Amino acid sequence: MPNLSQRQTMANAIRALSMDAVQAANSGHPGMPMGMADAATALFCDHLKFDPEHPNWPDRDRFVLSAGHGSMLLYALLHLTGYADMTMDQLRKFRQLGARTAGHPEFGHASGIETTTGPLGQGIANAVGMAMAERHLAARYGDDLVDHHTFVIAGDGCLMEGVSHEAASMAGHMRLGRLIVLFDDNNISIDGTTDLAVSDDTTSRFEAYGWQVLGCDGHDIDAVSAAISAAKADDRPSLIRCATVIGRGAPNKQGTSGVHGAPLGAEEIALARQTLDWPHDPFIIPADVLDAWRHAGARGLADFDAWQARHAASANAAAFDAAISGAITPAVGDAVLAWKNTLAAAPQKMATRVASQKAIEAILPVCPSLFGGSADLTGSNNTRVADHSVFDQGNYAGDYIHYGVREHGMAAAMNGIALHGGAIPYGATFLVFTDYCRPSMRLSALMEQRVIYVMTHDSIGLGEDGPTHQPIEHLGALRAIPNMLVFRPGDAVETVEAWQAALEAQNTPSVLALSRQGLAQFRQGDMSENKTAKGAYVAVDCDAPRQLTLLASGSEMAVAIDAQKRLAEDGIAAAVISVPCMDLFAAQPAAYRAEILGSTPRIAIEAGLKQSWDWMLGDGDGFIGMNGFGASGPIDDLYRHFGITVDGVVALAKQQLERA
Ligand SMILES: Cc1ncc(C[n+]2csc(CCOP(=O)(O)OP(=O)(O)O)c2C)c(N)n1
Repeated sequence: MPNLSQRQTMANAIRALSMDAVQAANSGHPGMPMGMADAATALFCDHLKFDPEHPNWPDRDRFVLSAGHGSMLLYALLHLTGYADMTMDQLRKFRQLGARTAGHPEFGHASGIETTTGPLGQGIANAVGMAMAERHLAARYGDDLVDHHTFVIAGDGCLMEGVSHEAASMAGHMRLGRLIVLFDDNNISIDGTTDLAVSDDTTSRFEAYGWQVLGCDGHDIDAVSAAISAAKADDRPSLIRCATVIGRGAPNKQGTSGVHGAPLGAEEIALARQTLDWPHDPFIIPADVLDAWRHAGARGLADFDAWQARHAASANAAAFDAAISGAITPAVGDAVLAWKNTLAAAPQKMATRVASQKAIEAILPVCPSLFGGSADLTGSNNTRVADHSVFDQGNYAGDYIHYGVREHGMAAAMNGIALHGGAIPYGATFLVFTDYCRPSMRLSALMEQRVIYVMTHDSIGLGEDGPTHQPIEHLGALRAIPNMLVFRPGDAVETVEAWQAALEAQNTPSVLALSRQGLAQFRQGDMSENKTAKGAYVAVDCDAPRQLTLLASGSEMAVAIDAQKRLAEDGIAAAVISVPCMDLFAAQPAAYRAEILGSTPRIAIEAGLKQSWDWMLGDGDGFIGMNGFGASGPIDDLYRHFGITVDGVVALAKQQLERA
């Protein structure tokens, strides 16, 4: 490649670092960074608004590497543009334990990594959420404070994933013109050429969603830059098809799937050095090339200074800063307590999904960052309240989102909203459809993002819709996700307490599993403490020394409380322990757990699987719940049919006490 322009040489620095780091690690993906080096150079040198000195500047452009396997592209860019924590030493330690340079980009490992990517399709869907948050905050706080773009690099794999269809459809509908996707259009994935598996007309596909679709030679830096300018000038989201050659610069392997995910090997790397006119040793960047990159990295400082001046002059600055901080003010606690005191004064029987709506009504006026929605089940999920207005292309200030029937896209977008900052996302569907959200829920937990999943119709208690709609294994499966709080409140008081605990868990997502059917209020009296935040507590104690411990959650609290009464009539003293959040209970000091659980025989009652209760149950203890799929029928028939009854608990209790 004779007569390289300075920018081609800059792009070749990315290529060299990528192929050398993958070779040093003896694992990784050189093809994508080498193929997209030119397009990324155009983006970072000419367009991306960023400042490595202020990586968390709220009005920076967001850059999402959706094709996360190409992580070396991002790491090289962060190093070259001058992010202090992305040292050359970190690049040398690519993929090593403890390094910032994990195999796939991990949010929180280094500045400039805006989201965790690797599961294909998630990044582009996160970016839709980021672009939603950007429009929302701009409408609320002014475009002098919020006025940025979200850029994505996505590959064939991302666009094949179902979630990309949901996300792109949403972005077109919402007309998120600040969203610009650079598509690494190389026709190669792992198994070979993409025509093995897809024959989509990608241009027509995105145009049908309402996007602008542009095309360019992905190795022509000026052409890519011009396409990005055209994308910025349009008010639709844009997809730029960058025609690229995977592994560009590796003379024998480029253009083949062989370069996707394996080191090039010493011989091919030597040939690539010749092809790229890159005579430097591994991990050596000549001073003039580094200077040019650092110059690109310093471009944003003037923008940052100008933004600071606008921030200083803005009447909305304090409210904006409060939103960006994500802090929950004491006013939320006051509102929760006021509502609990109302409930104490006049106990109410209601479905916990309705109680959740009441909780939102109480909290929203003092927590304006709440950004709610539902995947086309608003009336069933009870997620919308009178104070809400709908977020759409005509009203970006709206704080309620109709996500449509796109559960996965909703969950992934919520991650993007949370990552963007300034809004606290909650979104809803039926609990059984957490299956459709789960890949993104797992990433909420891994990224420590406060996303609140409002999941109603939480058991066979939903009745006639039948086994397809009745969650069975879901509570256990969600509890199995590390750093995920699963709340299953048993009455209106616990429901608002769960909301408060979820909001206060700034680094943890939460699931609120809520009933369709009405539940009696068992919490009464002094409301000063958030008992739900302890995870489990004595809800109804016994008058005599405890002989039996009944543990329950959600709707089965009623079964436990009635069983306690029946047992008391027979002279058996049982305590009822409410377990609204097993995860929080497990995190309590051992002494508290021991005090609550006691040492008498135990029976756990939950209309789900036993598995997640096992750590609280010993050999002689019992479980009343489900061990297979549900059925279609009226609720009372179902509870009887599956033996989740007061009679069942009483009979099991007597058996246990006889054995003990
Ligand atoms: C959800 C998901 N499924 C499968 C994989 C494994 N995987 C990683 S990269 C890849 C192929 C991606 O192809 P493409 O986006 O064209 O990337 P390129 O080959 O151009 O680097 C696959 C299947 C993954 N990371 N995520």
